[in-house]
Amino acid sequence: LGPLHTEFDGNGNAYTSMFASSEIVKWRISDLAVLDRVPTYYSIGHLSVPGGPTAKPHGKYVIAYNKITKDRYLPTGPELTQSAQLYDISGDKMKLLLDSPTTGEPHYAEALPASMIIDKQRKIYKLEENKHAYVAMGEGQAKVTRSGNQVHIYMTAIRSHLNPDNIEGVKVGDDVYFHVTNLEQDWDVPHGFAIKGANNAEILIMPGETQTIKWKADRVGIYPFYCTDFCSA
Ligand SMILES: [Cu+2]
Repeated sequence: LGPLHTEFDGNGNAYTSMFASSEIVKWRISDLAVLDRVPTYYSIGHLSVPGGPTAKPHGKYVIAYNKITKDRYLPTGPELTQSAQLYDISGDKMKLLLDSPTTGEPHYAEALPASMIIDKQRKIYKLEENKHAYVAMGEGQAKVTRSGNQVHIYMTAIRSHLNPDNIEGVKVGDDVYFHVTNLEQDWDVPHGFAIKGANNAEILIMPGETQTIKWKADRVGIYPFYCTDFCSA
């Protein structure tokens, strides 16, 4: 568990994470000379230079993703808070810019300049262009239909409720399809949906979209469902 992972800056240098000594080592590819080393707080696993695995790395920053950060933050929750560090690598020596708590080391994460995607983002889907077979264009179209053991729920989500929000008559063994339409037409108002006992964790529905999640009642009972993008529904 010495050198773990290596990223590149596009200027002939490589950055290797060192788990055991908890540091990033910068070295020159041409003659393997070690140029700099900085501690990480700790212990580093993966690291990322934005664009580092591509032919044209952006080469301004390196991010240290750590695991086993056991004593830096209050021990809240079942999982301890980890830490990540952001270093400026534009000069000869790496400079620490930010040291902040986060979730555990992702097994690789890539970063890229916002300018590469900002023009391609989709903030909302127009509701009137929604062609989903089970869309509910408004709360008045929310309904529950049954054919045989298939139950289709045309559900709507708008801050802060799901409609219908009380469904009775589902039988053990039914295949229940929740088709959830997010009626919002403003950006940054996604809704989510989860129901106890579903095999899929949840669905995320962007404004104007319809998403479907299948659920099967395997025993008699009362099953809560809720919006997972906490809007209070
Ligand atoms: Cu919601």
